[in-house]
Amino acid sequence: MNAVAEAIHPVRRLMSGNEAIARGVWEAGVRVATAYPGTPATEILEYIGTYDDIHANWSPNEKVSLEVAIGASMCGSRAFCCMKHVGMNVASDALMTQTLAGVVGGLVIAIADDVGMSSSQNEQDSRYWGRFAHLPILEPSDSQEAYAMVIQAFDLSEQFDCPVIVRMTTRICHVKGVVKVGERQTHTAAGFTPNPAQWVMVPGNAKKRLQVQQQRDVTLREFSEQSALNYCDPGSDSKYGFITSGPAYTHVKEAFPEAPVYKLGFTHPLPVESIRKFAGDVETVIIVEETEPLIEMELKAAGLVVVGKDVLPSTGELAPEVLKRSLRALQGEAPEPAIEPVMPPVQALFPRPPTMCVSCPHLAVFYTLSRLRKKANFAGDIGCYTLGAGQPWNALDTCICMGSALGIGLGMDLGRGESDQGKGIFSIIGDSTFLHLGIQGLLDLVYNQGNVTVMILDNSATGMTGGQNNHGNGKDLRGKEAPQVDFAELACALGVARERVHEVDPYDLPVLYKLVKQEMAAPVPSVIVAKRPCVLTERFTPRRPLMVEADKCNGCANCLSVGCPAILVTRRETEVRESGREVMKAWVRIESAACTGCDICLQTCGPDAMAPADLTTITPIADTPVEGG
Ligand SMILES: Cc1ncc(C[n+]2csc(CCOP(=O)(O)OP(=O)(O)O)c2C)c(N)n1
Repeated sequence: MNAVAEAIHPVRRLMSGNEAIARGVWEAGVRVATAYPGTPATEILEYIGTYDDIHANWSPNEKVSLEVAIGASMCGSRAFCCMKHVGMNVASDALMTQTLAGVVGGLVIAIADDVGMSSSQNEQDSRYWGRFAHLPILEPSDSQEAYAMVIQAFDLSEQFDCPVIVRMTTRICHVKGVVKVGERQTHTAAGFTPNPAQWVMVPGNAKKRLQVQQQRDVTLREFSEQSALNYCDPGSDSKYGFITSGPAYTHVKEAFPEAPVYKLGFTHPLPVESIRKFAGDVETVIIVEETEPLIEMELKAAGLVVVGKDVLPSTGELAPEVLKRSLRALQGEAPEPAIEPVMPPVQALFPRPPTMCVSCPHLAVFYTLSRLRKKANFAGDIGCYTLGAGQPWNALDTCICMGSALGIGLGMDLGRGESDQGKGIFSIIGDSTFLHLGIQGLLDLVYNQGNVTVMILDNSATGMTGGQNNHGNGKDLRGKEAPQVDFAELACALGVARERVHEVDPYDLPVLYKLVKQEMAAPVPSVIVAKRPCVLTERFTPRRPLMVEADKCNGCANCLSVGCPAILVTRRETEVRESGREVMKAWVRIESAACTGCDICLQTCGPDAMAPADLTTITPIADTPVEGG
């Protein structure tokens, strides 16, 4: 634990890393905090929202969130923003120039890397941003450090006149530990002072700031050599000496308790000379870092002989068993086989792919689109609706990054190959994702007259990350009333012809199907807003559950194409038709305790076998939604 944490009044709390960051932000006297949700960072701003004396708000995307924080810092307020790793790809345009301009009020950015990719589209190492943008990186190893480092990060930001990045990982964000907390500092903001040489980054001014930045690199490196955040833990067996940071530090300590460890907390710029001394006292230096070999490359470039990714994995977490297994190679031993989890048969889990919720409005959209599978290509995006790529719908063909559905849809239209001729092209995107970076894609689609039908799945929530409010649902971070975007009007304002813009209740399957077919045939951009609240939010009103009248079910299995997890198969048979064609038949029942009566399945039922359930016979079951993204 570092000196900053020790000095603070010791009230102990059990906190996740995200909660600890929020507490640190509050104690540091921050006045403005912003974010766009993204796992594993989402809860940081949600916790900050519980402190009334901080202006805390959701931004439509990470770039805007950073820009809001920058503006507040320019006025002298301490400001904070946070994001998941891919968020910085979006925000980086602001970051890469702000690093030249500097700060007035301390500006701290927490970036959370999803090491192990539990809920992300890729695995990135955000420590690169420190190298790229010439900024300090702090890496906590537990909740206590997350709390203490974020407070110190504000001081460093003001001391060195630059934003400071706190690099989190999923483990630090979500694991709980005891944190000694303190009181809120008071920070007043003097107000904005016009200073074009610093705030107007035209080439003439920016060139001068480049020199300031270069000088800062030097002072930051000197600071890193002296910082108490970087320290040596001598150990008792000098055969292997580990250099490590972040959660990997605790893994090293668990796997090799006797070994000397150089613990990096201020990980960029590296304290190379201090590390050189450490390296001289051990036989073999091993770098343990998640995920890319950044420390390793820099130390090798400085002439140190070290072991790193030649024996350790460069993806995923470096858990103690991974470390022990990998290091056997150093001793000339064969690697241990990977440990297979052993479960008694009674606990063995049935493989269960992720699926949409019971009554999710997206079910109706993908049921409908799946009817057109052979006649269309489906450019998709990121959200709960990405599950439309899976069974039984198979109606989403791409998922690259947030907002990409529209640009990719246009590209699919412009670049049609032989098999695409005459096909419809759909761009499928959620409300939050559309507001994040989809709007510009629609603008381009209109400007270039793409033959694409855009489906905006407006469930009035940022569903995938836990149902946060957004600019389209009329509520702010704290649940208070806020202005609300009208998606249909917005589409018209961007230039989509008014007669090509429709709003529909996706639960109304015939209307939805007719509209989708109609707009697919239109040779110009069109927009269908499928509007129904997410079933996990308070806006959703459950209706009377359904049941299947067993004597009426004829095994047609139409309802299974909806993909609702409340529909269960009771019997399967393969029927061979006169033509020789084999047809799968399935008799079903509805788990009425889970059903919320959306009636999507009822509308697909051939024999009219679904009816309101007898409420007196239903036993409630617990619902445990899974969040991610
Ligand atoms: C740049 C970036 N920021 C954040 C995320 C995390 N994330 C994934 S999907 C999503 C939003 C999903 O909401 P919406 O588009 O409304 O669809 P829903 O899940 O409600 O169906 C978010 C915030 C991400 N993957 N990439």
